[in-house]
Amino acid sequence: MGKEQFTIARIFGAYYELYSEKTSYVLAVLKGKLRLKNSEDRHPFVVGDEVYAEAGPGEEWVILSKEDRKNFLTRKSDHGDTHVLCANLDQVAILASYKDPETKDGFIDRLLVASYHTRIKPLILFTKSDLVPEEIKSLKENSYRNLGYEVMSISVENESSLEPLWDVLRGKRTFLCGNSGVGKSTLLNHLTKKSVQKTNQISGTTRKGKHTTTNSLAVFLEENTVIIDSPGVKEWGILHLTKQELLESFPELQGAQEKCESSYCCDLGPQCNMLSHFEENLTESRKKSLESMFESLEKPHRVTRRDHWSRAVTKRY
Ligand SMILES: Nc1nc2c(ncn2[C@@H]2O[C@H](COP(=O)(O)OP(=O)(O)O)[C@@H](O)[C@H]2O)c(=O)[nH]1
Ligand SMILES: [Mg+2]
Repeated sequence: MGKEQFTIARIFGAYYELYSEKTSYVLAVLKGKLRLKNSEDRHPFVVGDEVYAEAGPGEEWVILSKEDRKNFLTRKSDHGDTHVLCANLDQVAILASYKDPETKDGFIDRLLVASYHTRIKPLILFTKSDLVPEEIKSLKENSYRNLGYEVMSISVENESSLEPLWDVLRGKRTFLCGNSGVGKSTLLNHLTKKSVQKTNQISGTTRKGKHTTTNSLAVFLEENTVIIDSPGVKEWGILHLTKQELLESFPELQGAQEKCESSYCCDLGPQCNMLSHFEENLTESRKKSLESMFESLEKPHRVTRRDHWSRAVTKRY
C-alpha cells in the first residue's frame, strides 16, 4: 500500500488520529526520524495539518511528512511557551452568547483584531438567541454587520436559525472560539448529530492516552465540512501588535491614514487626523474597546509577536 494524504483530527500524546475521505479515521504515530527531528517541539504537528502516512506493520499508520501550512493559529500558554493550536483554516467563528453568560463587545472586538492579523476570515456567531427578544438581536447583529463582518444569531433550540449557518460552514474548515459557556460544544454536538456522522476510532480517554483539553479537536462532517473545537481557549492576546496595526484592523478607520502626513505616526496628538477620524466614526462601544486595547499595549509586560496569533501567509480576505 502506498502513502496517502490525511488531515490530523486529534492528538493524544504520541498518537495522532488522522482522517481522510477515502480511509476515514486511522490511528498513527510519527516516523522515528520525524520524532527525533522534532523532539524539542511538544507538538510538532497540530490539528489541521495535512500529512502523508503509510500503513505500518501493525494496525497503526506511520506519518512520513507534513505539507506546508496555509495558515495557523498560536497562543501562549500559562507557562509562557508558544503553542500552535491549529493549522489550515478557512474561517474563525467567534462565538458570543447573548445571555448566560453575556459576552462583552470588548471581547468580540479583541478577537476581531487578533483574527485580522492572521488573515483568516472571522465570522461572528451570537449564540443562545432563544433567550433574547428580536430587537436585541437585530441591534447587536447590525452593529457588527454595518462594519462589514459576517454575523449570525443562532440557537440550538431553534432549528431554522441553524440553516443559514450550515450554508456558511459547508465545505469549509471552521475554528470555533469564544469564552467558556457560550455554546461551542453544544453547537458542535448538534451539527455532528445532524450530519452523517463518521465514527471516530478513538473516543474520549483510551489506554493510548488522554485527549488533553489544551488540544483542538477536528470533526469531519459531510461535504468536506470541518469544525474544530477549542476547549482550552478563552482569549488571544493582542499585545504583540503595534498601535498602528490595531488601528489598521478597525474597518471604520480604513482610508483614514490616507490623509495622514506620515503613514501611521499614531501619536494621537491634538492635530491628529486619525484621532478626529475615530471620534467621528467609532461608536462609544468600539471606542472603548480600542482605548482598552491601547491601554493594554502600554503595559510593561508586552510579549513578542511569535507568542500570539501568528501571521498567516495567505492573502487578506
Ligand atoms: N438557551 C440556550 N442554551 C444553550 C444554547 N447553546 C448552549 N446552551 C447552554 O449553554 C451551556 C454551555 O454550553 P457549552 O456548549 O458547554 O459551552 P462551551 O463552553 O462554549 O463549549 C450549556 O448548559 C448549554 O446547554 C442555546 O442555543 N440556547
Ligand atoms: Mg466546550
